[in-house]
Amino acid sequence: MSQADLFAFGQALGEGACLLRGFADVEASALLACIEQLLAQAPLRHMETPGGFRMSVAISNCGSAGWTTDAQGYRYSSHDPLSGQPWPPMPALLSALATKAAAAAGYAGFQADACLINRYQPGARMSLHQDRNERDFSQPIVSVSLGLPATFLFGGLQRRDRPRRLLLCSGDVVVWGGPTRLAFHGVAPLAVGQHPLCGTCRYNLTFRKAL
Ligand code: MD3
Ligand code: FE
Repeated sequence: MSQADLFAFGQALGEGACLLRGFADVEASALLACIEQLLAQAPLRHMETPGGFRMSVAISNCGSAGWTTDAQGYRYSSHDPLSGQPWPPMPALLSALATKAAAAAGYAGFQADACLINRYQPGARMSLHQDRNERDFSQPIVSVSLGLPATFLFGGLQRRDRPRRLLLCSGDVVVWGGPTRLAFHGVAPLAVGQHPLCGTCRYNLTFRKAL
């Protein structure tokens, strides 16, 4: 990416964030095959929030730490609460992609230990929140979008800051670091559509260093 592009994206997303349009396009079908294999071991499920709501997004995890939520709260756990088994290991294809994207955005040496798999079907959404269950906020987050496009809501450091809207398409990778690491963000309800690779849904992979 050129300096001018980096500046434009920096302007659009905030200092420390970097939008890499189409960064995962080449690997998209291999990533999807990887996801399907992981979901055969740790199936998608709708978890419950601490407030007692069922998440409209269905989730699973791979890696040594998996993000979970239930009536007790949000946390990372080494085991899948559904099966009692450890989350499946993170495939090299996934961890390498996260490291490569982080490096392209200026964060050399990023090693994710957690990969959250989010699946959106039409109508599924994620309300504005911060990602703050990780230990070290100086570590960036890498997100990979596959399948149907989604309107991403990118807010500020205060919940009341009016979010900007950004369309995330299949193959887009975003690296969130620096001051944007704790920005409020969410996803608008997914629109109905048909995608050649993923059919009627959107997958998002969120790579974090949780521990
Ligand atoms: C901005 N997922 O799983 S990914 C999440 O598309 C989550 O499924 C969304 O928010 C999704 O927590 C958004 C993009 C993303 C992820 C983490 C961020 C944006 C972020 C952390 C800080 C700021
Ligand atoms: Fe988030």
